[in-house]
Amino acid sequence: MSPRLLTLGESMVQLNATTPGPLRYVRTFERHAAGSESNVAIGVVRMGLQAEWFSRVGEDEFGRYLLQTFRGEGVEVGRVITDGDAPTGIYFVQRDFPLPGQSAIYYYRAGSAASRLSPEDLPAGLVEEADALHLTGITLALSPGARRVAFAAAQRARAAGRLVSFDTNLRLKLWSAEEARPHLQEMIGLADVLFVGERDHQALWGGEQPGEEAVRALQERGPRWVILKRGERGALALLDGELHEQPAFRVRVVDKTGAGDAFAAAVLAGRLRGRPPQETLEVAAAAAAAVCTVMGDYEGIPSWEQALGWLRDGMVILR
Ligand code: KDG
Repeated sequence: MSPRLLTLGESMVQLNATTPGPLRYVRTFERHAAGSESNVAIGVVRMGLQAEWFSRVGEDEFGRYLLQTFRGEGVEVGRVITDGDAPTGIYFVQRDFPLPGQSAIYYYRAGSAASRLSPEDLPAGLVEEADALHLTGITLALSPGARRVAFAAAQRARAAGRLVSFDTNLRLKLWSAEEARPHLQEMIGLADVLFVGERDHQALWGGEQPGEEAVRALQERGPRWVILKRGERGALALLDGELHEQPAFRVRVVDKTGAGDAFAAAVLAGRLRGRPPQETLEVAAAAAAAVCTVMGDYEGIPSWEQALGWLRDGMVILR
């Protein structure tokens, strides 16, 4: 049986503008299923793992759409709670404005079903039945209850000897860096695998271009694997004390949302399948690049074999 990953967090319906410019002039939107943790779940399934996503959704059409989409992608959703008193969250993506290539996200998620998560929601055995747990800082920002669920899950995973993975995913529209810092730092102390975006690092701990010193400092907080995601400059990874630099691949960018999740999915799939670190990081960079070429968060994620094929055929590396 292939290894199994549990992810936990809020997913939403994404309404992605089909034309550039301020949202008030946009008439048509593409609908996508989105959410950092469910993106990772879909990604690892494509890369040969089993995955379960746990959350709450509203008892509404958007909640049904999310469940049906994730189920269709092979992610287990059987233990997701349907909440009759709160809606499924949604968000809009404004594209290419004010700068080409730049997107802005507008959430309509306050009071959503997922924000009402609480530790009593966690089913017995949910965490323990998985080989690994993946969480993000978004869940810590949603509400005190959601934050308690995330910490309870991480503590249960550690107690059961499971791998804990954490992506800081700082969302400044949900909370400030000052509010976030102590909670993210506490979670970093519980994680075995840590993903930090360069901009998160700058907002949380300063430094223009965090590098080797930054990843070593993060490793001292506990995680044996620390991956600093630097966008077009690739990734810097400290894996069991060994430093790796992974360049990014050059692609025509349509929509960057979800690229970091594809990267995380590949790293977790590689780690849980026991693939060599170098191959894992290359596949992760290829997956992140592929997600940028299409609208939506996860649609472009390749299978492991597909990504290896692209690498053999020579994707162009940004230096
Ligand atoms: O990583 C992509 C996510 O940011 C996007 O799907 C929206 O989950 C989301 C969030 O909470 O920002």
